[in-house]
Amino acid sequence: MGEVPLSHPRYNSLMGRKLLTEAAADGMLADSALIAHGRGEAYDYLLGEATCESARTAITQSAILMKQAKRCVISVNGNAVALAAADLIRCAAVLQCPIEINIYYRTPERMTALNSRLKKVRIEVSNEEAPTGWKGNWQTAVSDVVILGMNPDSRIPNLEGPRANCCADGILNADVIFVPLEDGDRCEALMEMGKKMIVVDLNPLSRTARRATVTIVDELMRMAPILLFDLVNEVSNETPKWDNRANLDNSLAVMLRRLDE
Ligand code: PTJ
Repeated sequence: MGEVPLSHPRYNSLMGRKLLTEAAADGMLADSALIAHGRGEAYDYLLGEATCESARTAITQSAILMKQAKRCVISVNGNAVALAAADLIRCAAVLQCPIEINIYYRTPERMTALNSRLKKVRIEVSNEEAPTGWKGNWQTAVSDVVILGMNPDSRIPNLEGPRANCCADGILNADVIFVPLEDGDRCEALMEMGKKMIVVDLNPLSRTARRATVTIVDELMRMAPILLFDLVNEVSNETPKWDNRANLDNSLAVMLRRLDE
């Protein structure tokens, strides 16, 4: 795919495809990653390729929970690294929480490729200006972000296969987990452990979306900078009441309205 002009009406969507095809060539993705993305694109088309009001509220709720967490972790898979590595590292730097690579289709080659990519992006982000409003030494904050996952020392109970492998310093002992594009079984197993699960899923009907504590029905690349903004600027000390099902219904209603147009 050639250069995508900024003026293109579907710039973001085309950029997403470009990033994913490049990541696939670099050995970072699962074979089914592009299928999963295509499913997301279909839902995003119905959303009008914009962050809807219910997603915006869910992002703020997520930022509050992540800031209040005793131990937050950002869990990433292949698609998340391909699409939003830099913003997720920025979020981790603001929170001073680890990022854990936790993939469904685990192979040593993919783990190595994802780990190297995150380390490269961490260096790039550490050399940038700090996000507006953030105070402190940005270079140190970013360099301090720990990337976990290469050497799992624990397992998620009641979950079979390599996807249950995780780290005690990350997912196993976290109280709040932010996880884009999560698998339904793992989301359920982690919920059963009493963790607060914040998921990003364009499909408001998926098992993950229905089970999570907070579901952000939005495109990952689009929502990540908004989450970063809220992590830097949101100062609420209280946790507002949250009805995830009602919020999901509102996102679904936006999609259904588009079908009626
Ligand atoms: O890297 P791995 O091995 O962990 O594998 C990752 C994939 C994504 C292949 C794996 O988790 C998978 O098969 O996912 P699913 O079950 O197809 O679920 C993907 C969900 O994410 C679907 O409900 C999509 O609608 C949604 N989705 C896809 N792309 C995006 C998205 N949601 C938000 N932003 C996206 N860019």
